[in-house]
Amino acid sequence: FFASVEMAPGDPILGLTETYLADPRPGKINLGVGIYVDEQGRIPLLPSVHEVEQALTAAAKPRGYLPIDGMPAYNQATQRLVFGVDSPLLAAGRVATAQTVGGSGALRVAADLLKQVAGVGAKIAISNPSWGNHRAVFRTAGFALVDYRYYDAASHGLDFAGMLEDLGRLEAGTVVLLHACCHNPTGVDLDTTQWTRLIALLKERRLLPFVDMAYQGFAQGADADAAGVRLLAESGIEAFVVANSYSKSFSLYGERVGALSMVGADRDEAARLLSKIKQTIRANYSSPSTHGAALVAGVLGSTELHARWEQELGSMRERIHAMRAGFVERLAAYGAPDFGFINRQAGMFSYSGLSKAQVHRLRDEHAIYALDSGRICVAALNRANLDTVAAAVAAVSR
Ligand code: PLP
Ligand code: TYF
Repeated sequence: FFASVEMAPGDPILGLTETYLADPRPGKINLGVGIYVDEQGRIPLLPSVHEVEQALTAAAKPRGYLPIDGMPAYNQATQRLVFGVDSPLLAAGRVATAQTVGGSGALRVAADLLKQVAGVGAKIAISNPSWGNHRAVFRTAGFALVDYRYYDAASHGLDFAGMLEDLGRLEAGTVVLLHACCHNPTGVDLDTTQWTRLIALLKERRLLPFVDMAYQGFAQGADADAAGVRLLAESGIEAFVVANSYSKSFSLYGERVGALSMVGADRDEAARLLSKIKQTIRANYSSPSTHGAALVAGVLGSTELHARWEQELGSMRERIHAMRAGFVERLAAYGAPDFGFINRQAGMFSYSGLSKAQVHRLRDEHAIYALDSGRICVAALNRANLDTVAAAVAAVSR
């Protein structure tokens, strides 16, 4: 049966972590994978989450199945966080939301459903570059992929004119995948003026916006980072899709907590969308798991814990900002070329501009791991390793 099965290539990001773990050199540093770690280099267990966890353990319950679309309290809290507490879309019943297996699960469920709706001509436009799994998920679901320009290497910023030009050429009905904030891998985001212009174009060209929000709260704050979603909601666009993830914002990577929200023209359309989402989930994994959703719902469902979580998220965000500033400052001190653009990028990542050859020198000569694209995870920097990394990057940049 399996004799002709070929070896599939590994995930380049997770593969780099394996190489890093196997590296015997002391003092090695992993700036590859996109995981937030604290000053001590550990994945935090947020105190707000820990408190809910302890309460759950103290009142341990039997483990029945969740509904196909997940935990109702989780879905309601998600809608409020993503669309805003005063959202007219929510008041009008236009949003169908289901708990999913991480943000990745939301992408996959939506991809399967949208493919079913669009049929053989299903097409999606994805930023160049984007998170590698975006292409993999939509290709596997049967979509034809097209790129749109996004990153401008010369300015280390956004090629907004190129982006609008490419999107303006798409056929009506094409899905357009957008990063809500903290663009992975570049760290380059749209400002609100750019969002407004982009949304006008999406509306005029009858394209379907699909917002992937995996880092809500890591750029400026939970509400500010949802600006794109809020502007879409205000725009009068009838339909759009949001996939969101709590992996990073709650530091719950392994719990696989995310959600899919599909916005329809009215309450009736949203009800039909929810029925289709449930049908898709049923045929994929039947229903999601309980524990992570109970943690998120427990935090977001309590005014006091919600406020504490926002503070904890703020501390993660501010630590990243401080690391960006410190890194830029130390690079300058080591006589590196100007890296000031790192302060203008947002979230966990920075496209450092380092070439593949420079990235390989970092790994071989300094035991510092970055992606071949030059992407570094700024959240892996801390006061103890900042100087070492800056000195090494300056050395390979000369
Ligand atoms: N979307 C983007 C842009 C991401 O970077 C990630 C990161 O893992 C995801 C989605 C998926 O998140 P999750 O781990 O919740 O599946
Ligand atoms: O881009 C990253 O590093 C994160 C983590 O298959 C990740 O999004 C990387 C690869 C992968 C799943 C998650």
